Amino acid sequence: MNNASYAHQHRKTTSLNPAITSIYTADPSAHVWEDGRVYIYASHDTDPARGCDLMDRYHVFSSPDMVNWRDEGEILSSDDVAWGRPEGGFMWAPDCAYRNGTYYFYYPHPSGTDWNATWKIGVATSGKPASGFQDQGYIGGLGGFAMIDPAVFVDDDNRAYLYYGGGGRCEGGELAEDMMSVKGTMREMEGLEDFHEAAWVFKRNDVYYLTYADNLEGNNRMRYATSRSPLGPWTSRGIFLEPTGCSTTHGSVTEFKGKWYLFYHNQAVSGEGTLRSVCIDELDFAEDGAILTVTQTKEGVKAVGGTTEAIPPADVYAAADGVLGNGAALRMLPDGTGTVAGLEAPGAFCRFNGVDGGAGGRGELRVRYATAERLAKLRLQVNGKDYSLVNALSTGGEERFTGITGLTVTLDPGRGNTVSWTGGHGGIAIHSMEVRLLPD
Ligand code: FUB
Repeated sequence: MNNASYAHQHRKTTSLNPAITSIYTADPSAHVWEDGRVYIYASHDTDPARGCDLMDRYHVFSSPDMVNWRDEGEILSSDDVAWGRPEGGFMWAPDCAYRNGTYYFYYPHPSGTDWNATWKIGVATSGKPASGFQDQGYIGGLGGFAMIDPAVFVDDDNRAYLYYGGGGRCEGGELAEDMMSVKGTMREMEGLEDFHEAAWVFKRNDVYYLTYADNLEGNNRMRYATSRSPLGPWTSRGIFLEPTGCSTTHGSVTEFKGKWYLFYHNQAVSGEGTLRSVCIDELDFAEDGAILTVTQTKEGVKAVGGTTEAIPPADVYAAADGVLGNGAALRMLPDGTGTVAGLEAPGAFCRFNGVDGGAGGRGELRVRYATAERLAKLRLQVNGKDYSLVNALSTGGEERFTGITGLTVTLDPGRGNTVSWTGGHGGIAIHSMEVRLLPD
């Protein structure tokens, strides 16, 4: 183990699209909080998927510049939801709001086995934007058939509004001071043309915008409507995101450092509509406030805000530090560097024992890898917990160790952590693993 981090050598110059590829993420709700970072609260398409049934374990991602994204780790799973459906899963499109020192995480989740008839809007809270969330129960009196996709907008006067809905019906209402109940009743949002789901509200130049997914068969688009009031009535203004190639569409619009962005998802990594990936592109307005059609790019967006923050030091574990089994073997490169090969064999693994978790808490685990395949995968397990499959996109050659992938996980205090990377999902070789502890 040594301290020479390789993350420094791998700064991206644009976000690329998809912008997050290590795991499958969808339904991004983006916010800029008081620390100046932009945060994405996304749903998580766990791989392998079974429809959208197994979606679970929300991750948050944050960035100082729109290009370099940090996985902040898992913030809530269906196991944490005492009132949720017994079978778990179905943790669908969430949002987060900040008011008076507390972050409120809103998520749709069924309370019963009959999932589509029992949707509720759960609320978890924390004093921090990306960790420490505790479930507080659900918003009473809301939910029912297809009522999903909560979005919360906090206006300039600090009043907060909740929007949600699916199956063609969108409702809105003002949240009470506790942010967990509605003042009066929710009401149907009037004037939305072809509403399907995925409501999102933002404000620009005193105009309220409500964006949403429409019903185009198998290829939903994003539309929007505007109003002079946060609860409408709304005037439909048309389509601003054409089909992405994915059967669902879902996005959010946010201003960051003077520019506007659309966060959305597509299926470019997996080719499957239930294994989606978050993308970011610039969003522009016409003189009259109309949203111009967003151009979907492969490059994504450029870094904004000038300086990129320093990357804290990491511990690096070399291939030779790993315990290898079931066909995995050390292979030396011509320069004498050891790498782990043989990971294409089912069950082949590279295990790092004695991984230092410092005082315990969140640790960013990233492997440096090479693969000639378009998409290989590694299963990550930490201290016996299964984090499922982590994607590794092609580096253009089986000895080209320029890929970095991984997740942020929970580590125990001290040097007793065990991290296993298991293959069997394509030809891939590991050069080393980097562990960076994140502040609580
Ligand atoms: O991700 C599950 C569901 O698919 C969301 O709640 C919808 O908006 C659609 O994206």
